[in-house]
Amino acid sequence: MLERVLIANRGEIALRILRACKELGIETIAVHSTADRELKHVRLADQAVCIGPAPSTLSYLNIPAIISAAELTNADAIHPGYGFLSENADFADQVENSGFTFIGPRGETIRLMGDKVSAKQAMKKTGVPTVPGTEGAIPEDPDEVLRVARDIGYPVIVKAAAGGGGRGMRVVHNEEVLLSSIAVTQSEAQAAFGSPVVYIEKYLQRPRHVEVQIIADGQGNAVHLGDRDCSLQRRHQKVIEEAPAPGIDDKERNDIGEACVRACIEMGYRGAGTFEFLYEDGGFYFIEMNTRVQVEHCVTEMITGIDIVREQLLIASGEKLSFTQADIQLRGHSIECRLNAEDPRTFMPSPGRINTFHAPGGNGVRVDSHVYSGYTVPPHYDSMIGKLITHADTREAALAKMAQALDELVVEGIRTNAALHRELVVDPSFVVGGVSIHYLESKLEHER
Ligand code: MV4
Repeated sequence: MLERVLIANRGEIALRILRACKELGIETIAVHSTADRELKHVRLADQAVCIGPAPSTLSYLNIPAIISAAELTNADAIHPGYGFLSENADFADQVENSGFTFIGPRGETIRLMGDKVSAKQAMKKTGVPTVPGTEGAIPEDPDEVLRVARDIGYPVIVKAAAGGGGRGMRVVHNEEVLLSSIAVTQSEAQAAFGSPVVYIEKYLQRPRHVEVQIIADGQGNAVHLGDRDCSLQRRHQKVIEEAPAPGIDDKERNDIGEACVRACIEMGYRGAGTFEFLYEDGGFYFIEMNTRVQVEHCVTEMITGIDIVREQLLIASGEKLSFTQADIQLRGHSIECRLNAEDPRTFMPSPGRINTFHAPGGNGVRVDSHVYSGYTVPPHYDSMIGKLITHADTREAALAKMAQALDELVVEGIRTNAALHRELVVDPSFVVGGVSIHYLESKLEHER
C-alpha cells in the first residue's frame, strides 16, 4: 500500500483526494502556491510545501517544483487531480522516471488519448462507435479533402488533433468555405498547440453529452460504472451533471459500457477514466477520452456506492479490482451542481472574501467544497468553489432535494451562480430530462 501521497492540485479536489488518502491510512503532502496558504486541505495535510507564486504556470504547472517537493517529503506517489498536469503525459513520465508512482494511466496511454486522432483510431479498432469522419488526419490533396467531406455530408466539423474540450474546432456548413476553414483551424492549432494536424467529422447538430466512467487495474480487469449526462454547459464549462443519463435504457447503457470495458482491456488501461460520447437519435459516438478523475465523478459514486478516488489509490498501490461488473448495481439518481464564484449576469469570476458560508445538509445531500466562512477566493484559478450533490431513488426526488439544498445554502461576500442552479432545477425542459448541449446557452440567450 502507498504510504505517502503528494497531492498536486488545489481546491475541492485536493481535499477530496486528502480524505480518500486519510481513510486508507495514507499520509498526505499538500503542495500549494503562495496564494493558497489558507486552503483547507493544506491545514489537514501531514506536510505542506509551498511550490511557487500564485500564477499556476509557476506553481501547479511547475513540474520540477512538484517533483522536488516529492523528493523533499519522501512521497511514494503523486495524485494529479483534474486540470493542471493531470493529462500531461510528460509529467506522468517524469514522475515515474523520478521513482514515484503517477496515480493515473501510463504516460503512453495519456499521450495516445491526448492526440484525438490516435484516440479515435484506437477506439474504432476496439469496437467503440465513433463519429463518422476522416480516418485519421485529413488528406494532402484538396480535391480529396472536398470529396471526403462530401461523402460525410455537410455540416462537418474540423477539429485539431491536439485540441479537445472545445478548443480548436470549427463548424463548416458548405463546401465553398471548407478549405479556407481548414486553413484557419490549422494555423490556430499550430499557434495554440504547436501542431497543425486536423481531422474532419460529421457535425451532429443537437446531441447530448453522455460519458461513461470506467475503472481498470492495468492487470486485465476493468469495469464500467454506468453513464453521466453532462449536456447542461456554457462555453464548454459543465454546469449540472447527473447519473444515470436520463432516457437511456439498461441495454443501451450496458452495451456502450461493455464496449468501453473491452477498449480498456485491449489498451491495458490503468486507473479511472471517462469515455466521452455525443448521443443523438439513439446512437453513441465517441469523441474523446479523459484519463483523469473528473469533477463530476461524484454523481457516479452516489449511484454505485464506489469511491472512485479510493479505487485510484488502490490501483496505484498495485491491487487488483476487488469487484466485478456483476457486483455493480446502479441505485437511484444523482445530480451535481457546480457552484462558481462568478457574476450571475456576466459570468465573470467574482473572487474575494466569503464572509459567511453555510453548507446544506440532510439525507442524500453531499457537499464537496474547500471553502469556509472567512476564506478568500483567490483570483488566479478556476472559479469553482464547490459542488452540491444530491442522491435519491428517482430523478424527480434528487431534483427536489437539490432545490432544498440550494435554498439552505448561504454564500455571502462574493457573487455565485446559485440562483441559476435554483432556476435550472425547476426548468420545465431540464426537468423532463434529455436536453441537448445547446439548451443552456440558448435559454440564457432568450432570457437575457
Ligand atoms: C462535436 C460536436 C458536434 N459534432 N463533434 C466540443 C467539445 C469537444 N469535446 C467536442 N465538442 C463537440 N464536438 C461533432 N462531430 C459538438 C461539440 C460540442 C460540445 C460537445 C460536448 C459538450 C458541449 C459541447 C458544446 C459545443 C459543441
